[in-house]
Amino acid sequence: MTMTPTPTIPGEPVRFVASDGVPTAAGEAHGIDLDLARTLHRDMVLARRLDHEALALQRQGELGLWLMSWGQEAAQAGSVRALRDGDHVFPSYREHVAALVRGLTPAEILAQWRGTVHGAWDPAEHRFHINSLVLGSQTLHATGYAAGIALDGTDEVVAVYFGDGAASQGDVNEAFNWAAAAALPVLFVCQNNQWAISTPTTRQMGTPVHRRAAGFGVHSRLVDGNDALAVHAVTRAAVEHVRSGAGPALVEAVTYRRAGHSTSDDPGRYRESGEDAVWAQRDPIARLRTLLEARGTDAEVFAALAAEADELAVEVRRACRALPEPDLADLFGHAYARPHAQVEADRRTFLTHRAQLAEVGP
Ligand SMILES: Cc1ncc(C[n+]2csc(CCOP(=O)(O)OP(=O)(O)O)c2C)c(N)n1
Repeated sequence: MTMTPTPTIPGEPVRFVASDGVPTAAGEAHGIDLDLARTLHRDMVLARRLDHEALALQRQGELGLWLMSWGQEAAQAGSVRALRDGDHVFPSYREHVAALVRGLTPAEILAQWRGTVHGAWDPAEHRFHINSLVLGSQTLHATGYAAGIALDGTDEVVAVYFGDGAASQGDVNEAFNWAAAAALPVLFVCQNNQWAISTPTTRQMGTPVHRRAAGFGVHSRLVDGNDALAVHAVTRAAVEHVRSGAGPALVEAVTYRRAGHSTSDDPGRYRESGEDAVWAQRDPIARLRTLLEARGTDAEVFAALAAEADELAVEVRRACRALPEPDLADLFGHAYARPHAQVEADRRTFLTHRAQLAEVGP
């Protein structure tokens, strides 16, 4: 049996550019920033190419797993571009678009999914923390981190990404509560992509996420998550609210996960066949391209971007295959913060066996 989610979100999301690429009255009133539109369009085109290449690499056996972000590019690029470089990002596991915009390399983004490392980048360098696969746990990590920042007295903001399904977790609700109670500098970004694997939003919430967050005292907004310019504007206003010391804010971006949940999932088992066609018409990249073309961006700009995406694709494949194989002995290195006698004994046993096997030969 398949179930199609019907829109359950009361209140109109903020929208600046309609699905057909034409600015809305709200967009015209706010003003359409063409430089920003070009930047976000480029972000999204490159990120989608990374996504498609990574999916292909998984199918070729080069990655163990990949979680596709196809369709969610505006929700991520628009929101992450509204932050300052000095702000912090706590991702879930699907934020490859945000990661790429933040300057992480394809190798850093892919390594965990190739299984060569547990965490491939330095969170301090990019202010982009490691992926969290335990649903919603990152919202508490971010809230705790923000508590530390509040003690330091800086004006940095901690942004944390999570999904509609994760919002059903106790962790997320605890994070809302503590962030609001202590007026912590947290920006919650909920990508409501309509599905939590095979569970549609209609089956797991009586009240939408932004309303629940508001009930905890979190300043909350709803935005069309496939409209990069609206996401950027709404997030920027939310970030200003947080940075001013007024407490946490939440942006619920209504979007759609166009691919499967992961490379281990077959959405054809639970979705209506026509569903993607509906969301294809709301595609975030096509929408901005239509707008840019209508406002006079030359065809050469798009051709140059296509060439840049081709170069990125080559780099993604090269970087993936060049990732160094991990040393199995590393397994013993990440269990405890301080050396542990039993783990050290296990490591020695492993090294002894490995040396013996090497002497025997293949
Ligand atoms: C605590 C916990 N429970 C269950 C899971 C299994 N699980 C992984 S992804 C997922 C659905 C998450 O949906 P959502 O939060 O909407 O994010 P999306 O994957 O759609 O981006 C579930 C149930 C998990 N990883 N962690």
